[in-house]
Amino acid sequence: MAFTVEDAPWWTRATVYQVYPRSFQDSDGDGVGDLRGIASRLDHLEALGVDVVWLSPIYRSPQDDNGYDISDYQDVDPVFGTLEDLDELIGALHARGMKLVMDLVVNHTSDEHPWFVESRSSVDSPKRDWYWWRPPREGMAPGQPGAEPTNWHSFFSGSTWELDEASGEYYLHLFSRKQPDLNWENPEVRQAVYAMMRWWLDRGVDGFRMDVINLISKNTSLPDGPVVAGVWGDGSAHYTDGPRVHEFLQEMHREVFDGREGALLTVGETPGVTLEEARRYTDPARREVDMVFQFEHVGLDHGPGGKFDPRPLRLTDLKATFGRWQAGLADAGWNSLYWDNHDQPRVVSRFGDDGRYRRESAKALATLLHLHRGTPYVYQGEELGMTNAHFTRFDQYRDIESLNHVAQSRALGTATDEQLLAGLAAMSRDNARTPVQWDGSPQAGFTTGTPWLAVNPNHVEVNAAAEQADPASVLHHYRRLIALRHADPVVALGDFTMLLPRDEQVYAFTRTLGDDALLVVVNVSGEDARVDLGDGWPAAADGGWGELVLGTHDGPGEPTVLRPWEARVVRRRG
Ligand code: TEU
Repeated sequence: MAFTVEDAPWWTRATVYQVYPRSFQDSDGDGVGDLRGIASRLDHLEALGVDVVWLSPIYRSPQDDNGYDISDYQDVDPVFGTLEDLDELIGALHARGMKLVMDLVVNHTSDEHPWFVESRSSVDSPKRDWYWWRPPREGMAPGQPGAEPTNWHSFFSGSTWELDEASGEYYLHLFSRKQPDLNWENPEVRQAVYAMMRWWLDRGVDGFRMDVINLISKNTSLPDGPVVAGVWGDGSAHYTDGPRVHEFLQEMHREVFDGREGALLTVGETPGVTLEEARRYTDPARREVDMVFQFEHVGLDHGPGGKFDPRPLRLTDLKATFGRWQAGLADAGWNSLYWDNHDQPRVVSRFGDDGRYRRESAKALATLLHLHRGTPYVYQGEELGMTNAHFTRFDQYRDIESLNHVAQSRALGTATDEQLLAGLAAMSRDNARTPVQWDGSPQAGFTTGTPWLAVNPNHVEVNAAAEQADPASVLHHYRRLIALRHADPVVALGDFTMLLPRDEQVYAFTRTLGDDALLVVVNVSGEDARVDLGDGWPAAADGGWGELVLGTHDGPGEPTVLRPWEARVVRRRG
């Protein structure tokens, strides 16, 4: 059943803001952002109008994957501050009417987590079965090439199996070797996770963003996958949306969320999820999670060589994807809407124009996304139209995925250094991780020290202080989009209809609720666009589309001609 204005959950009108703590605001000059830094920037978030802050991991961690490798789920890493700092941040957000959602990373722990240290200590350890330990392949010796229990390729290059010399057995890690996968088949593991989650909710957090939650249930017979990279195979069919994943999430809901779900937000990160599975995860009647992050639209520019071999986006592909997800979750389930996060390049560089039309294209793409049906997520700096890093040397990168990709490609001889640098410049996760540009001062107001990842030199023009002072800025446009969703039920709940599905220049759709209708038209190009919507939205007697609710450009412009990267939201009643 679709939500109605009367019964829709609060998060249908909410906008979530993602903070990547390492790069948000440093308070102590060590070059790494921290909790006190976040607390000092709440005016910015409140003025933006966001309802929820999602905090990427701040738990104790060796920082092999910037905190997605956790060694203590119930403490804060000293680099980010203390538990008291976190309590203060939660209190300060609540005092301003904002919620805090924590990142929940429970597909894997750090190899330095006491659970794994214990598990590794002996084949007879009571925690041996908390992780995926397997002997070498039948008839092969530990460490022999090809002796890994499966041929699976890790998300971060190489095998998903690491040999433990002491026991002669391998453990599974879908991500880095310092991120061993937990064995969710073991009920003790699940209960330990649920207890930890309850502890956080009791402490005042308002929900969880669940890291790779659709990878927690593996096919326990661990079959090989088709070969994709050198000797490595794609094992994803054997761990994506696995056999028991819905059972586990329903159990989690019962054990952790029952009775308090009304105030919470739960969102699953689900790489490779299909629409059919997404409906299962998010149908409220099934009591799993509120919404998931799907990955189809951020895969449309991946080329034949994968993510680091990008090709231009075709607008008609984007329409087909978003249109299908809008329709597929119209009567059950719910979409989350995002362009950017800490794993994706910056949208203005990726699908927009970060040169001449940076400001216009950032606003146009934001309008396109935020007017869809679903809960929008804004990643730090996106509201400023921050661009990719435009690094030109390998030594500027820090991200483990990028660095491992370079090492593997060189070893296999699959790309030249020039190709590798081009791939990283377009797609590396570090593009999103450069420090937030607060002002035009030497380190952009992020730190008084040396930032862990270089500040983008364009902070001299692109920064929050300058945009705050300019009503035509990207920042002010994001504020208007968020306010519109709060004010206007048709934005949150209206039916979605795609127009012009075969047009490669203009993205257009309608939203309708009762006798209220919005038209959204976006010129996704640097040339003028003459738009004929035909029967989809016939022009009125004055030749125009209706009353302008929100636009990206000054002045009315011609009635049905959009200027480069212009977006308009117009209303018609009755
Ligand atoms: O990401 C999982 C994921 O599937 C990808 O986005 C991944 O980061 C990579 O870009 C694939 O090319 C989540 C986190 O968001 C990411 O930061 C972590 O590195 C990863 O899980 C492991 O915890």
